[in-house]
Amino acid sequence: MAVLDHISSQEAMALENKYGAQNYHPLPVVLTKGEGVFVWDVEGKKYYDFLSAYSSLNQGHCHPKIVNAMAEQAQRLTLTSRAFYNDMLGRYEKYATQYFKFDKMLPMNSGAEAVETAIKLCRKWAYEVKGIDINKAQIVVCKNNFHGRTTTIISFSNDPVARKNFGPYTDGFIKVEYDNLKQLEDVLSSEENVAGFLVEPIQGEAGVYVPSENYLKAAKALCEKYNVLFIADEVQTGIARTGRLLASCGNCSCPKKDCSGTPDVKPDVLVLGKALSGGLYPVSAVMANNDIMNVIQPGNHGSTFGGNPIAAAVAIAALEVVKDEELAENAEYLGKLFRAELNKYIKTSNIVKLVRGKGLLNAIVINDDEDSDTAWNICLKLRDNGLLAKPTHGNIIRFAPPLVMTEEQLLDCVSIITKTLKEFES
Ligand code: IF1
Repeated sequence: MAVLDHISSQEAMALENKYGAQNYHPLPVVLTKGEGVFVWDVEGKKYYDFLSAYSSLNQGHCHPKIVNAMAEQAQRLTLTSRAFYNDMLGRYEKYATQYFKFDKMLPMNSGAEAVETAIKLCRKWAYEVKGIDINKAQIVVCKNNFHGRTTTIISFSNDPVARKNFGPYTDGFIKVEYDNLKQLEDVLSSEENVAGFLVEPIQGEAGVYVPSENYLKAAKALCEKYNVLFIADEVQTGIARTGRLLASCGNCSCPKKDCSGTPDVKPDVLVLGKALSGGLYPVSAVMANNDIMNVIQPGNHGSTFGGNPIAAAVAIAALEVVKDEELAENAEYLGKLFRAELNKYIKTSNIVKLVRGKGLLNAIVINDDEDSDTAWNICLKLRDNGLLAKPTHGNIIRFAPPLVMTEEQLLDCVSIITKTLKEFES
């Protein structure tokens, strides 16, 4: 069978079921094409993408500028490994570090790899700069975190499905409640060997849980007080998703077109992935200043594909699009509109309890048990009505459309969502 021969949805799903490991439970829809905020299934039906590959497609599907950068680079040079220099990586590193205002970056591929990189960086800093006794470093993490799926990362997850039967687990992590400054300070003040605090500015997998207004700022201040690295995992929240270039910028009044103001919270270590490539390619990175990043020396860490020329070209283009098209501003504006429109609906709804989120990272909580299938059934109906979204934790539906959406499209989506929800009102 030629790769591009047409197959039906049923055939495509049967192939995945038979030949693929069953590590996912996808919504039954088979996509073959994407453009901007839209995707098409193999039968030709068009949908709004309201997931954006978990916030990877902030710039929209197949953005022509990013596709061109990728195609041009792919015809010139794809991979050198880091055994040799290439003429793209340094340019990308200069562009990205100036963009996010850090001295240095370390390029990787997936989000989980970047989180692992941040953990290694933090531990090495703890031993060589902070002076923690060897193998004693602890990293504080939050309950209900999601940072990826490697063995070390699941070691500090509390999701039984992600963890069970994958032990033995990696030591060196202490859990505190998210959005709880007292617990954080208790640990920081009583434990001598804390090297870092790893946190999501908004907990994505937990159900788009937005912390209290001053949480990140106060947590960062505590980290400074106790000489602990504040590590922001912005894999999902970063790159304009929440109406700011970075969610840890919080409520800072960044100048409109870039984040050159003094952010509310400047992480010591910043972890990025997903939309860093606009969804074209696995590209992730860790950023830090020299006093931290310089603990990494040749041989300490790396990746065959990390920082490859295609990734570099794609990421530069993807970051340019975020600025050129003012995606943070659009996310901020449309996010407010989205929550306002849904709140109007929720006033008279029995089926939706609330909407929450920031920018265009939002979720609705369905008025049913966590193990009910109502949210899943709503997502099936949304699909039938032309909009794709996915439940998280059973009774929560995440809404994260591409940030290139127009106001008219957003209102069209709101009407699809409210029309669908009406079918479930009792
Ligand atoms: C899956 C959620 C999103 C992340 C944060 C690191 C990573 C992720 C904050 C790892 C990945 C994903 C991966 C995806 C589901 C998903 C997710 F539902 F679990 F919460 F986005 F909403 N840090 N998030 O959110 O990045 O290695 O995957 O590139 O199926 O695992 P990765």
